Amino acid sequence: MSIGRLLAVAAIALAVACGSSTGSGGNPPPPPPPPPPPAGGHTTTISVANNSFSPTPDTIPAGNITFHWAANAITHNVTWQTGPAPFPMNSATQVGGDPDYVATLKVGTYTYHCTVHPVVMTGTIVVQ
Ligand SMILES: [Cu+2]
Repeated sequence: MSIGRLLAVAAIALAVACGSSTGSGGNPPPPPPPPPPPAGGHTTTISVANNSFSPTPDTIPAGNITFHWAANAITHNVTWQTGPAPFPMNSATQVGGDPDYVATLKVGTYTYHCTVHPVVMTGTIVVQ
């Protein structure tokens, strides 16, 4: 390689190095703050009563969520709509006094509803 070519390569390397060091020269910007937790509840037992699920949205760690039917005669169920596949098995359609329904959830966001009252009874669970 000739001296002239070596100098040209060195000049390019210097230009690249200088180009990457321009700027304010101060400290790097601080990392962004963590996102706030989702609004809603934080419980592993959801009440099924009065044509609603409560709380919703709910935020839980990965694991089990329990649905508890309040004591009344209106039938409701828990039917999964979206979330990490495969979905848990849906609950039975049942009334207050029937057994609790427990589902095991993975990290992700699930949506569900009651097929008896699909418009008003909807819920979201965020699993972290
Ligand atoms: Cu219902």
